[in-house]
Amino acid sequence: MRQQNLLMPTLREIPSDAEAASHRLMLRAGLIRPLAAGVYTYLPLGRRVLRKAEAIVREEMDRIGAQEVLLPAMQPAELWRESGRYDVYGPELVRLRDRHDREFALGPTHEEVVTALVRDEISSYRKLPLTVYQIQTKFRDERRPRYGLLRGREFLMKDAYSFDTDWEGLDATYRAMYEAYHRIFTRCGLNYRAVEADAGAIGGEGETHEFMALAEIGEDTVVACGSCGYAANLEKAEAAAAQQAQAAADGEAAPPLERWHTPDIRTIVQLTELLGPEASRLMKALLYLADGKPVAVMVRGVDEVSEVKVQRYLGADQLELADADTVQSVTGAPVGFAGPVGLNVPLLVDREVSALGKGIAGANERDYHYRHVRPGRDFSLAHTGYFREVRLGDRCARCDEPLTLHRGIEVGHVFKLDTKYSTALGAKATSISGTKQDIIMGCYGIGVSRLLSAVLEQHHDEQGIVWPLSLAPFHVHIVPVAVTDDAQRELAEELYGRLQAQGVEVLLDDREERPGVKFKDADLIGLPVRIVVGKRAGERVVEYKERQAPEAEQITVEEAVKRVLELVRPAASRDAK
Ligand code: 9G3
Repeated sequence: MRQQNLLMPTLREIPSDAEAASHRLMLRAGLIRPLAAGVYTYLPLGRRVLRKAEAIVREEMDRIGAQEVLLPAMQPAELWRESGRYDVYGPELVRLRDRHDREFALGPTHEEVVTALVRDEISSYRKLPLTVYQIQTKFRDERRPRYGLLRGREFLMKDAYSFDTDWEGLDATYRAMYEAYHRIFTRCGLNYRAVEADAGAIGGEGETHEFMALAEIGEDTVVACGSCGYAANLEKAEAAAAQQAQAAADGEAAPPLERWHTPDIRTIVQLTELLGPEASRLMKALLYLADGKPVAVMVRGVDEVSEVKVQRYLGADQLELADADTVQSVTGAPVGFAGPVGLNVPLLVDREVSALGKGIAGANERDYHYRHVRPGRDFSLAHTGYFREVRLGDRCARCDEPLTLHRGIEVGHVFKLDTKYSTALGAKATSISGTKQDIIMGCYGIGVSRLLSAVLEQHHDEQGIVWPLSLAPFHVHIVPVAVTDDAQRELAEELYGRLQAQGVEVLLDDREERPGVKFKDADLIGLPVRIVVGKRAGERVVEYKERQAPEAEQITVEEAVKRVLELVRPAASRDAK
């Protein structure tokens, strides 16, 4: 490709409204341009990278026997009514009416569509197991699209759906997908973790894992153990008990409940200061509305409530912190004095609190707390569970080593769906014994466009992008210093022709630009190899530099061709096998 007429509008200045490094880089290197909030045009360089990512995904899906299909984006609302999801999703589901005034949704995902397809086309176990996948544009009207392709409203997803006759079949399919995801993210050069996840609204009780690219910009938090490999989304992560069970020891010494005047002590911080070493016995009670009904959750003062764990325990669709008025009306005291004693709402007690033999808690009265509150004696332990978030300092529940926390970008998510959709939409298969059974499903997603952002978050330096070879829009950047110089132009053209003849993807900077501009652009778009043809062109000597190498080397053009082929061909052969 000749750069003179390549549509690659690079930006000298850093776009001020782009907060994520990957977003800034995609704009500056001319990969994408915004059309609307969360809606992007892929320019030629961006399109080439996206196609490479798709190709890696496609190869690995095909390798495990998944069959590629292409499902419609326009989905009849009836399907979403059959699955019961049409009214579950609000403004995020893009809805439209066709010319006959019939209701449609623009597909945010395709469980309903693909299950209806299988319902209509498959009826015998002999045609199962089946896994289909597509790489297709999804529409989700995000309230806050941000960070470029990281959270768009129209984005490219590989979504796969598996159909098995029994759980063993699903386990095998899930494992094959899981391993294919490892191959995909490794080939994309990502530093990622596969983590245990919470199935959220979509999945039932089935197992589910997310693939998280580690990056500070990531919205998720990954909890990981460096020694035994345990890794989980913070929403699901559990740690070793922090609080050695003191119940017994404290039990004997637990004096009776004591009211304690704490004027204007409203926050945990103030209380912690007041308590000094006793602060480890602080029990805070937070009031929530679960599907509109008040419920109190107790965790130690040092811990945070895990709302995902609480919501899952209660099986609630909605969970939100109660506002000040609700706290006042339910507890009889303003925020900051809520406590378990005498509180007549369901009480969820984190197991770290129940491990305390006695502690300090709000007295449900303005300016008062209780001392020597004894779990089980002064409040019910009927709902004791894991309701806190893992935090730095916690130790691994499996091997007791320290846990670490990392920000992560979710680039993949695999679910065991069970029969949630096949039951709702009537997708059954006649079993070997002749009975009709609901088909057991799994679903498997990769954010293909989001993947590009995740790769860039991990692969850039101050000068710009540093593409992994597998995704680079081109392999080699040939930069003649002065295209008006015959020797330089001719040698550059010779090299361009020879490399392309060998299947190498080459970008030739044939612009009449100052060298500095050319070098800055080359660093910015970050191709794996840059070959400068300068004043030693007459000796057939060029300057060879791999993007990450600190220094360039002066070598002959023959040597340069050899080096490029060594770099590109084994990669090509590795991808091909
Ligand atoms: C919707 C809207 C947004 C959504 C969904 C439905 C996320 C929805 C979860 C999934 C689960 C899996 C197949 C590929 C892997 C992920 N956001 N999810 O179902 F109507 Cl507006 O998409 N789907």
